[in-house]
Amino acid sequence: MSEYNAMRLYLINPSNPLVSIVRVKESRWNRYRVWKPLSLMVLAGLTPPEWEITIVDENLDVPDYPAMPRPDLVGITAFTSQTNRAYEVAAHFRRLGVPVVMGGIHATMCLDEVTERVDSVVTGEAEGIWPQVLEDTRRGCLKRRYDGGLAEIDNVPPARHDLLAGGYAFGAVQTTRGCPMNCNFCSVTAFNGFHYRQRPIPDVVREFQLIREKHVLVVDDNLIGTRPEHIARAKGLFRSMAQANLRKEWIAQVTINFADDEELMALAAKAGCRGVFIGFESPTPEGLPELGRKFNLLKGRDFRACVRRIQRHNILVVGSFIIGLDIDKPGIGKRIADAASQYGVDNLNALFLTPLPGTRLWDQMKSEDRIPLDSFPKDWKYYTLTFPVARYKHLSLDGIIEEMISCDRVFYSMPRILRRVWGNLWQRRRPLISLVGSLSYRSNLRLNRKAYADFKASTGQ
Ligand code: B12
Ligand code: SF4
Repeated sequence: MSEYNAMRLYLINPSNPLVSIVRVKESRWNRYRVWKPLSLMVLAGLTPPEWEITIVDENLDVPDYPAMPRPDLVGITAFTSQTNRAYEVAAHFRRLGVPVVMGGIHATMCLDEVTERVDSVVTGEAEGIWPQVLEDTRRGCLKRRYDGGLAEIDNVPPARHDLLAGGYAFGAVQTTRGCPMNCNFCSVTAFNGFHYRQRPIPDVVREFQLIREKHVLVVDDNLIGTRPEHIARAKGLFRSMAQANLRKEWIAQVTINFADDEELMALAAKAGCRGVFIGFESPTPEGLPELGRKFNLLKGRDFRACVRRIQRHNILVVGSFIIGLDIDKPGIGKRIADAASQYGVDNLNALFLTPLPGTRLWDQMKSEDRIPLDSFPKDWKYYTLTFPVARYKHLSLDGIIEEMISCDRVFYSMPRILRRVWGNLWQRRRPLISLVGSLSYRSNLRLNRKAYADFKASTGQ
């Protein structure tokens, strides 16, 4: 082989059938539930040109791997919930003698488990280390472990938005990393750090221009940050996006302080912001201290007024809540649905409190022997936040499932959906999107009952 023979690289995003319940080919609507695996597009952007890259997103379709040309290296990404399938894919390629490298959040949090199942593990962020991994592969001296730590992101090449096939409703981009909040159930601070790192605004604008899709998910965990300098940077970003006339519509995760600044919201809307996800987490003030530092941001607020202020800028609000906090007692499902209705959010996303590896919640629940689903790696597939994998203080397994069902049933009851759509119509705010969003959640309710029954049967609980 000459020094610069083309090398073939497969970058794979494994699917979890419990998450990707439906495949895009089976229904056009599923396009709205499948999001681009940005990690792999970023890796592709860091890959030198002598590598021929194929990105496989199993959420779109699982290819016939044996029929594909033999690669020189396989790179697999995985959230915790995707690891079972990641190991199956890794085993397939390792049987063929193809080296497999795995990275991403699960590989970082569960290094020993992953090391046993692949040839090489990359912990942390890839920007500083990926070219080295490729070079070592080319020279036949791939190491068992690389650590990228927290990367510098002020001079990175853009992600390869050209590599994935069409079929997605949303493109994806990242503008910041890290979150100063450090909530006890969330692995973002453990993985990406407290320090809020921001990409240069011109890089972000240029990357937006490379995205084919009209709609974009900004994957930042906290797009606006918390400190005055973060907010100033967000305003600068929105101004530049508006000036570049990107013609994109985007959604993002923000904290509730978004509602504190009229200029920030107006600039976001002008830059194309059409929806925000906000974690309210608990409907009771007593539940908030359990979350960690975010308590200070949420306590004592008039959430209804905050949501209204955001919506006045024609931005939809999706509220996220957790069921299963130690404070939660029977009736919590309906309380959350009522709180979300009272706040006036357009959609509600309720999730089970889930101990994810690497979080403080994991350490706490482990020490209290409250993680019954612990046959790993087999049980990781249930760590989707949509199954109750832990023992909850005041709620039995059946009890917490009923709370979740009641929460969704109340919030997505036909009268409440119609009331929200009517409200949106009255305020000239995207009533159709609100209706479609609500009906799609509602149609999932039946699915969830079956998913819970299967979950209980297959985990013997
Ligand atoms: C966007 C996003 C999604 C998208 C997924 C898009 C996709 N297909 O990837 C959607 C909304 C669908 C989603 C769903 C879920 N998500 Co999510 N999501 C995120 C979010 C906000 C950003 C991810 C991202 O794109 N980051 C940008 C890229 C560039 O960074 P990255 O993925 O970390 O990749 C870097 C490194 O990790 C590394 N790397 C990654 N892979 C690889 C592979 C190799 C070979 C190498 C060398 C390096 C490497 O290099 C990259 C560049 O530095 C993260 C939070 C976060 N900060 O990571 C949560 C996060 C990943 N999600 C999380 C969870 C729990 C989920 C869900 C299970 C639950 C839910 N309901 O939200 C589902 C499960 C989805 C599934 N398929 O199983 C948790 C995961 C925790 C864990 N231990 O797994 C996170 C960390 C949020 C949290 N609060 O804790 N999510
Ligand atoms: S604010 Fe969001 S991203 Fe930040 S630590 Fe809390 S849950 Fe995680």
